[in-house]
Amino acid sequence: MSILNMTLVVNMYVFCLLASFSQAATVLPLVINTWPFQKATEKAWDTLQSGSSVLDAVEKGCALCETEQCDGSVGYGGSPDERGETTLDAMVMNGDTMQVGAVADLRRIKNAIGVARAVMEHTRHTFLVGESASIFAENMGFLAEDLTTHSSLAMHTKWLNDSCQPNFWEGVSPDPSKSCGPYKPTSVQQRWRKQIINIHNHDTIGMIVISKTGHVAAGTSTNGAKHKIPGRVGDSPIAGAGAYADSTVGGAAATGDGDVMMRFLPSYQAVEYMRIGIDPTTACRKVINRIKKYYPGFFGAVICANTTGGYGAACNRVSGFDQFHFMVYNSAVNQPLQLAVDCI
Ligand code: SD4
Repeated sequence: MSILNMTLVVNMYVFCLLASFSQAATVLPLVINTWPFQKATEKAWDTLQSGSSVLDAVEKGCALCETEQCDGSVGYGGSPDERGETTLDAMVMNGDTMQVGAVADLRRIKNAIGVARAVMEHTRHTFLVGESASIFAENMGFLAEDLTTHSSLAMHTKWLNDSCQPNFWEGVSPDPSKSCGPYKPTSVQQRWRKQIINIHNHDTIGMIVISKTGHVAAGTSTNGAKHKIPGRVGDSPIAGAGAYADSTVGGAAATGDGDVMMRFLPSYQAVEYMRIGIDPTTACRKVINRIKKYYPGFFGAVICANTTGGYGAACNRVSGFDQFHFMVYNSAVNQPLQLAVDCI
């Protein structure tokens, strides 16, 4: 077969998959992750193929994004907070044992998901935060480095020069829509002007890996929201919010406006929908619709996968965000696929 014919065959196959991914694909193992972070998908797949566990695959896949600053922003050098510092949130979950390791507001350590894994494997805790999480990481042998880069510094300087716009403050004075802080609380309740976390401010890799035997692992890694108030933790490191894994059902992971999304535990909810037999695409859509009822303009998407190899995704349609792109790799095709869903 000529190279051209082969390419056509692969393309037709990919097209068929694109057309039908919302139905159960029934192919395992499976790697699925948010956004078109293809190298992370490949890394997770290769890790699995080399005989390593689904947890290793999730960790290595997400760690690759931390090193490569996927989208220019997962990992170090992105989303500086109000003080200009980059801090990281990450988690990993083992769907066989329901163990979770998570870190948030992690400073100076690039490999946040590695530290999350260390919390899971070397402590009886689930979640460590802030400076203490960084000290834990250093004690576990992780390298302490400055997470600031020229680009994060420039982003922060520009934000300061733009009178600290946008920011996450409400009901304070001076008026946060015009001025930088420090702020004091006021009784004047101005509602927030516009969505801050949007298509231009998204940073999270969320990944689900399911082995041939149905072992599910899920994980996330992010530098959160640009110009966040120091100490802010997003949805990504919270089990059930950023991701969830249960080997008796499947897994889910979320991306988007974590301040809103964490209020609905969308990953947990999606897994619970799948537990009662709802297919992954519908489970994802139902989760988006639940949030939408309260926050019609929220920016967010969810990926879902079950242990029969079915998978799907859904996103909330807002201005500039009509389609959500995500990656899938399974043994039906010998390459990572970038798929897209229309937002609802
Ligand atoms: C957060 N959910 O910290 C993350 C950001 C994100 O796509 O996923 N953006 O809120």
